[in-house]
Amino acid sequence: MVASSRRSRRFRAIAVTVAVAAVTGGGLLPMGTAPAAAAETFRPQLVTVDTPTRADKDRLVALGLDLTEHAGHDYVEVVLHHAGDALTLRAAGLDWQVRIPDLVRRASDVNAANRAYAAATTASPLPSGRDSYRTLSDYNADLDRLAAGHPGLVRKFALPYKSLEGKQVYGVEIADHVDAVDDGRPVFVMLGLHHAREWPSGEHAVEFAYDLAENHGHDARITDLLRKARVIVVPVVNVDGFEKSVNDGQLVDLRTVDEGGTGSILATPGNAYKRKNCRIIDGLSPLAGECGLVSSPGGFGAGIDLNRNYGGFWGGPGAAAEPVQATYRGAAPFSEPETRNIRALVSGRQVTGLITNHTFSNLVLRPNGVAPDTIGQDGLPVGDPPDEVALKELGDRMAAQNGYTSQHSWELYDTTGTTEDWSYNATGGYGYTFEIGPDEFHPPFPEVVDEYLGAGAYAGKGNREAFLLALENAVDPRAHSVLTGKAPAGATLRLKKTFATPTWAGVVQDTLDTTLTVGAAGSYTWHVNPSTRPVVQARQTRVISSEPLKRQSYTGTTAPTLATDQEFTVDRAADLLEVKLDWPTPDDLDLRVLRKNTDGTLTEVGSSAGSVGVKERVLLDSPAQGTYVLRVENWASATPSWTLTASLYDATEQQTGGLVENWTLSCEKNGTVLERVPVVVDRGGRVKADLKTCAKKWSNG
Ligand code: 0X9
Ligand code: ZN
Repeated sequence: MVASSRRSRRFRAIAVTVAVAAVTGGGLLPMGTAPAAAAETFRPQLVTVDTPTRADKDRLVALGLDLTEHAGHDYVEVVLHHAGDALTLRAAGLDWQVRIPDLVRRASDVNAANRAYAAATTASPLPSGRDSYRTLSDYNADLDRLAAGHPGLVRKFALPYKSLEGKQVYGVEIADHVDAVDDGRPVFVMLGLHHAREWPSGEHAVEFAYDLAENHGHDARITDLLRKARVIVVPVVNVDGFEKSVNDGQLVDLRTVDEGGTGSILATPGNAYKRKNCRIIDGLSPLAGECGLVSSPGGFGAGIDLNRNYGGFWGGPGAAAEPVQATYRGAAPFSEPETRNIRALVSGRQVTGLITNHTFSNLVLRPNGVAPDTIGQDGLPVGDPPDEVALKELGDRMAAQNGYTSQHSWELYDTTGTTEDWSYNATGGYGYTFEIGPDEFHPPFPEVVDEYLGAGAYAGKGNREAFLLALENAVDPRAHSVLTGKAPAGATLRLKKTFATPTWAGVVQDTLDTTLTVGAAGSYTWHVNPSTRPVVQARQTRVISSEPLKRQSYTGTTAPTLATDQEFTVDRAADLLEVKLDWPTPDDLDLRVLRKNTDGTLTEVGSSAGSVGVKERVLLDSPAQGTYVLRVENWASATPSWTLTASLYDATEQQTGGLVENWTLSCEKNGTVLERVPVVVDRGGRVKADLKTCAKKWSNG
């Protein structure tokens, strides 16, 4: 499957043209002028790096540059923060085209456009009417305003951990009778701004809060949802990083730059393109003012990537182990206050749905962050989530509201330690990443409006409608689990589970601990997540038989720039054809597998073109019977001898995992446990648990 989409260098020129045409056709905004070549005047750029093969992509990922989520199967967009980044790319032998040649100029143009929009607009069509990006203090003031304007419906709260710079992180909870926090309704969580520069991600989160609060009591759909659900919005997860990005970014003004500007703005757009948090040295808090200064160039180097710091698969592929790298995962899972905040939130409530917003690329991503055939820490393939069918169905429906693409997270590049790879695998609550907007981290503000409300063919839909669909799914009992029963009025019911979340390096201990206060009627209904975590549920993995059905080996030599063909016949039904190419020297040979058509023409069905010294392997699922041509291509300057092996195998589907886990349900009076029972409940299931012992002891004591 992967093999057939690979391309060799021979096709590289074609691939490049396609990528550029696609991007330009997608309505790219006008670019600034080309940057000066000298290193000292290098201005940060957004470039498209050609990665026609998986090996190219892996090589790029290993460089630790600032990759964006904007990527296709033969390119990845990358921010070059300084001249050294360009040298790194060149040294790795990678080709690229410049998309936005001068991000400083672009920032200045965007700011000018934003000033014009704000001047011409009294109130935007957004729920809040805002016509420009919020700063951190705007966000906090808006959360205050929402709570003050809607008593009983909106509650503002502080998350438990202060940021490294000592800032409080705030959220709002929105629901009918919002203050009766432990009433058993399902919780939906909406997050923004894990990554500092991704300003629209916070805007959409807070606009959704406005939307719900303002339309409650007016719009029947929203009124009904807020009766059934509790919605929690944390628009700015990375408060320290965002404050720097938005302050510097809004300051970039080309009039200043052209006149010599300030040092920080001239070197880079200051922290406008900062991604990570303010952890400069592992384990230490930054000194006052240090983060903003040390983050340059480009606000890029310093910090920990909060979307690699969560426990789920932490330390695995697609996360950097070294500080300074764009995706630095931190010294340990949940080492950062910002990820601990979200961990505490998701562990302390029954969160049946979660959306974490990012920019950009018009994507709706679902777990997991690594491909299903990736071998995990337990030596077994990670597999697809057990809820893949349902996750895809909702992902597709949400993506259709804005013309976004719905796909697995891993389809662009590997990631581990991300928000929903942890939250989904630890709790079973559905989790998605939205990558908002087509081409920029923080585009002109009118684009934020259009992406939220939908524009053109999507007018009246947009992310607003996608978010509402996610919220509807979060309240749908078929998508989570329900506990009901009798219990003494006023009792505290506690649902708890302690387990080891697998990271890539070992495990991290997680505890989910949620409560419900029984109402006056002496019965309860509790919307909860299933008791068994996705990560331990049964999953199908494919086990290849140890003995091949048929095997043929070939040896030979191929002179530089030439190719050698061998024929292999698939003469029986088989589950897998494996073709391996091996050679003893550190040369660069590529392998291509072609199928002979009845008219003698050849169709490529698979190829493997790794970098120098990497051995090649092509796998074909259920190969059609017939004749195949195995082609060895030599890209090295020497003439190495090689061995080629083609093998046909049977495979058996095997179930791995398959544990059943339980919640522990306890009934408490003033902190004393009166009864404790294990509860097993599946997704879509409804379990009755009458707490009779608790009731008896309650009236006796
Ligand atoms: O790399 C990321 O953290 C996200 N892209 S971004 O450009 N906004 O930085 C995508 C993460 C998606 N992966 C998973 N959620 N598994
Ligand atoms: Zn992001």
